[in-house]
Amino acid sequence: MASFVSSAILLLFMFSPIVMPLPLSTNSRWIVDEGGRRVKLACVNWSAHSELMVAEGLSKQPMDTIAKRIASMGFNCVRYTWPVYLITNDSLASLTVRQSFQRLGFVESIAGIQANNPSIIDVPLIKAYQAVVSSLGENNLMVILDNHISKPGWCCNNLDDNGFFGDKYFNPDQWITGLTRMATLFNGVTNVVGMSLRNELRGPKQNVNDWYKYMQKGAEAVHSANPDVLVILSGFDFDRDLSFIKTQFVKLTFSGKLVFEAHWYGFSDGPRTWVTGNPNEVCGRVATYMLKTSGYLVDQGYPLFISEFGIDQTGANVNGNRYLNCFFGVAAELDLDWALWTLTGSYYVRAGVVGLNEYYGVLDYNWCAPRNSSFIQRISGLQAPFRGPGLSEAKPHKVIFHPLTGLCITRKPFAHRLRLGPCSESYAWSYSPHKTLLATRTHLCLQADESGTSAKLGIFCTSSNSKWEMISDSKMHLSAKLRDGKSVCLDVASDNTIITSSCKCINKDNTCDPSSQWFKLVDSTRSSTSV
Ligand SMILES: *[C@@H]1O[C@H](CO)[C@@H](O)[C@H](O)[C@H]1NC(C)=O
Ligand SMILES: *[C@@H]1O[C@H](CO)[C@@H](O)[C@H](O)[C@H]1NC(C)=O
Ligand SMILES: CC(=O)N[C@H]1CO[C@H](CO)[C@@H](O)[C@@H]1O
Repeated sequence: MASFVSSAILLLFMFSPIVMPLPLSTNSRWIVDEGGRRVKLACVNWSAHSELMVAEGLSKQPMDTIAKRIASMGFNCVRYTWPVYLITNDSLASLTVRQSFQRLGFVESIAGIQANNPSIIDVPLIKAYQAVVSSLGENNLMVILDNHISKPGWCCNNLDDNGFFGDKYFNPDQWITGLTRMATLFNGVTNVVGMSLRNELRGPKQNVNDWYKYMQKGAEAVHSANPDVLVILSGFDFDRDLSFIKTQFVKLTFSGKLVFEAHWYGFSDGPRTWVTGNPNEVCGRVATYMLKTSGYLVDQGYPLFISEFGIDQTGANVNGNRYLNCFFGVAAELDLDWALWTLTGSYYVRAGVVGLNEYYGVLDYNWCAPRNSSFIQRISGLQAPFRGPGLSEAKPHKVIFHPLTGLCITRKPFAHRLRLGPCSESYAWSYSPHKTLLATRTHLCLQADESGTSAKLGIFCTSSNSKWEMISDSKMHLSAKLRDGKSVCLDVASDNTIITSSCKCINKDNTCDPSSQWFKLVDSTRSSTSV
């Protein structure tokens, strides 16, 4: 009986929603809740900015089912896109969902929405948009309203006339009106925690003066209509460049609400950069670029939200796969907030293609199940915060994070071998000035034995085989020297045990993939079950 009661309590604890004390604000580089405790945004993008202006997927599944799937995949938030016209263009805004589909001739989708989400089929578009926000709220998911574009349609290219203030479809006054109306509409809706003012600025008109002029104006407009939301600002060149903030601060009349956002995809590093280059060299180079253009902001005391990143989840795109290993390293090391592109399993229509299958989507074509469950496993390694205000009592330590799997080095209680496991069960390490990796609260350190054999915890911590250098341009290989002077790198065997093996493609070679040997020492204060 007692054990029944306690397991019932445990179950209740596990499945009762964790209600965050909202609204959110910022404390230096961290986003925090009302109690000052860090909230890490682990979001997924859900788009509603196509010509139809309806959240994708509602013809496939009920919105509540979709919201529950988002939560069950471990995300705590949605970056939910909207076009300015949704709320400023009377002839479009007055359409119902049915009319919006009829206007463009998507009759099958109407039947699907009628079947799966009958309550929204005959309501105005904005009501349907609000219904999705409520449904996400009922499932304890935070929402960031993202102004993705002005004129509804697939986004983005340099010449789509939606790229920068003053472009044909990007009238700054209309944009401010749109932001004000959205901020007002969602004032008091507690799960709406932020507004991303404009997605991916781009095109020939980009300039710093207009950026400050309009972004500051937009931020003030949002804040005065809804002081509870975080105000999120994006940079130039498809949100790849915020380097200009270094020399000129954003001046606002309010504080504690400003967040920056940046995007990083493998294809934005160049369509074939990762396949034609050596992964260590490319990672070293693009990570440096990212730190210079946006990553530096966290050191300056601003939260940075990587609001788009992602890969083709079939694993077929080598360029994307290699990039993602590098991305995971940086995202873990800086413990960034993020939003994955994308939730969408398939679109009603994207750039003219009806029912387009979205290989970057976490849901499958029919929005029924994860497209790739191993990807969901992997991304879970970035969902929980490693550190930040108010999180736990554990002393600062390092975890050894493995980007390829999203796992950390740990050891099962009483087991002999080190292995990869969930970061919540990570060993706590310290990395000494002598480059030893000590398992904290023990006198044991990580040691290389022979190449191809398990790495061990040992007690003789001064020899070269327990001195771990971070080598290569990526700085992600942990390398030690054996007694015979040969260098080996930390690696992972197919059963997830930690071994050493000869260091892979440290430079030049572009045919080989070193990612099984990539590790990041990540600062953590998360209490762990294994120490
Ligand atoms: C409203 O949208 C329609 C359809 O896209 C467009 O033709 C019209 O120019 C828009 N009006 C304004 C004021 O933006
Ligand atoms: C899931 O992703 C992995 C890693 O990229 C890949 O090997 C696998 O084939 C993918 N599975 C599916 C079902 O696409
Ligand atoms: C993978 C993908 O299609 N990403 C797109 C997501 O949306 C942005 C606009 O915000 C596009 O530029 C990306 O190409």
